[in-house]
Amino acid sequence: MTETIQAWTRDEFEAQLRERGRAYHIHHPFNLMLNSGRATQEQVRGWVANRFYYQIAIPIKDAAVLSNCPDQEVRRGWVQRILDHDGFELNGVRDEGGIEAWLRLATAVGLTREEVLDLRHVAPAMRFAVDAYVNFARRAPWQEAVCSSLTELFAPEIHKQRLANWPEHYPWIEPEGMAYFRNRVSQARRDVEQGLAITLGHFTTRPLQERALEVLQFKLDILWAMSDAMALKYGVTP
Ligand code: AHQ
Repeated sequence: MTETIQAWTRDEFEAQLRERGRAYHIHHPFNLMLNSGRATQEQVRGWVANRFYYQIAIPIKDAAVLSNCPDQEVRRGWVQRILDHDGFELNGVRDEGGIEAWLRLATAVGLTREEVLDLRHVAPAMRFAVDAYVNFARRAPWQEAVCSSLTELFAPEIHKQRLANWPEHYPWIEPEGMAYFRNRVSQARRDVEQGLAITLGHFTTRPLQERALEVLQFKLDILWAMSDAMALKYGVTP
């Protein structure tokens, strides 16, 4: 008779999830170069133009999660993510959203809106990594798609790093371009509150918890592959 392995407690499981931060793309050589001031203007511009493809995919991914989710309470929280990126105009309150903020980052680094919007700079491997994320969210159980967004456990750190280092390293970037990263620090924290609660509450047996770690690793690999694509196309100085 196979003995059933004991599930981790909520705290142990959360610690296991956070432990996977070792593989977060903050540690990727391309990101280390970006955040240490060693990137050229071409590498910064290439990264901004390519990451735009990820930014416009996020609301599509989140809409896929919503379309698979029968829980109204969860949808009420999750729909905020689409508004964060697409912007909104509700009862006289207007917010341009993160995609527009990313376009301002693009012009702040010397790109035109047109060359970012038409995706001419997007590397095939960047496209495929991002598409893998959207297709996963369409096909996977919605709780797994929620779990895959938990790479944002580690996101506030990477946004704060850019806010702290880029103005000093890249004085040629117009300061207002940094607004996207400023907004994401609090938005990522709010996202994680909901995503972590759902994940800790749903994946409650050891096999389910192991699956959640596999899903998180899949998304960490997507972010890592996106940086690989940048290093390949624009080079990386260690
Ligand atoms: O700008 C980012 C963003 O809007 C999101 C949404 C979230 C998700 O649903 O998977 N993840 C995410 C991330 C954003 N920026 C990345 C970065 O390095 O700038 C980090 C990324 C993430 O950690 O998944």
